[in-house]
Amino acid sequence: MDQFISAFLRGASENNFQQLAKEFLPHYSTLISKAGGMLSPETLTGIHKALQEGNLSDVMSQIQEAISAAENAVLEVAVIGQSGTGKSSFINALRGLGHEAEESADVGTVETTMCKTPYQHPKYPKVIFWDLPGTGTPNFHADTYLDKVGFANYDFFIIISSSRFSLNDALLAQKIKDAGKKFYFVRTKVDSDLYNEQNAKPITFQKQKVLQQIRDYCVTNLIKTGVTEPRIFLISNFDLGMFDFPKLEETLLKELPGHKRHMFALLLPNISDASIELKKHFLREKIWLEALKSAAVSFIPFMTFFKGFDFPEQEQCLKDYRSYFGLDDQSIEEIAEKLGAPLADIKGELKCLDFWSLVKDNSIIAQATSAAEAFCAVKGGPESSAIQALKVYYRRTQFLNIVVDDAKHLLRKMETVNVA
Ligand SMILES: Nc1nc2c(ncn2[C@@H]2O[C@H](COP(=O)(O)OP(=O)(O)OP(=O)(O)O)[C@@H](O)[C@H]2O)c(=O)[nH]1
Ligand SMILES: [Mg+2]
Repeated sequence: MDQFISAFLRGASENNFQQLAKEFLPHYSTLISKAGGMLSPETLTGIHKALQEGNLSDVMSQIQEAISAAENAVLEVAVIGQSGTGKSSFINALRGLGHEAEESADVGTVETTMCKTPYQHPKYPKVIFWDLPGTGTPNFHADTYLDKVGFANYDFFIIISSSRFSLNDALLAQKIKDAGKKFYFVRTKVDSDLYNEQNAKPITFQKQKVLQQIRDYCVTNLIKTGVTEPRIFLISNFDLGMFDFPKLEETLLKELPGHKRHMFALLLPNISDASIELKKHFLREKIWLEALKSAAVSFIPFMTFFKGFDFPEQEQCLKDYRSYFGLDDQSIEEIAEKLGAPLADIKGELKCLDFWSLVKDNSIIAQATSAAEAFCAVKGGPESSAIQALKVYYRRTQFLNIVVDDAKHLLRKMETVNVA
């Protein structure tokens, strides 16, 4: 049972709000990932103040607003760079699509990106990646480019190069900065640099040394063209788990406003245990906020809040979690194919597929009831809604943990194939 929710139920029964307010922020910071959580500093201050004042309606409405803002957040990402540098491949990778998937951005060895094209994320339609025309064309003018592509709409810019960054890239970065937006330099195709270097110098080849050389070369080059302290992320679009992609993910998350972080975290690929844990942090935070909101509501007189969390809602919840972690039916089929294993065998190894055996676990209801009774007995009244709130909390947490375990299990299996 989450310590703060228990303390909340007890504190609210005894009107001990000062103590709750004191514990709120330290507890919140233990829940979120190092990339931050979904509450903005203003919301955190607002909830803290409402707790201090014992104003539970305000606690409830601020949490509700923050959850809605996160669920409805729109994210538009601009991907810019010269032709052939890997813009479309990068977009496809972030959309979780292979190059040959039907809706994938065109990937080719001729100049295929001629005008700005939006690509919606297949699972998160409010997330749009913009494939922007090559900066290497003779028509490019840094002064007018941003206006032409409508810069104000983008949350951040990814400037891509597969060799050194050009003067145009640097000029553009300066303009993006002047417009008060964030940009990140991404150097693609480091896999082929390493491959070429290893072939050319098989005896003296050192992977880390080559990566450092690429980094130094890009940094020096950008500094020469006037960019101060450029941040460069080396990646391979063919293997996002390698090189600097995890660092890029974390940096982007950290620098997004709180309400946009949640959705972006959910769409990131499951490339490592760390990325699965990162996603888990965001979902755990949401489960916790919803439980806290419901717990607050159970102390507000005449407030009926409960929308119901019966089997259909529970089934949907499990389905959503499976989808966030790439364990939806279609993804499992694709994984089985990649592993060259019978689908039934792979399914047999996963616990998250058997909804009914998970919900048969009645210990959750017993835990919720006894936790709520222990803390709510003082005043009477709110027990039944507090029990409901805790039931939801326990059930969601159970689903999340099972799905995360399964996602890690499949990742392990995929790693053995990739190594082989
Ligand atoms: N080895 C390697 N090849 C890559 C990588 N990213 C892209 N490619 C290849 O580079 C070529 C060009 O990639 P695209 O994604 O089409 O590049 P683009 O920037 O969209 O090109 P335009 O649409 O012409 O502007 C394709 O053959 C890709 O398969 C990478 O990280 N590593
Ligand atoms: Mg393209």
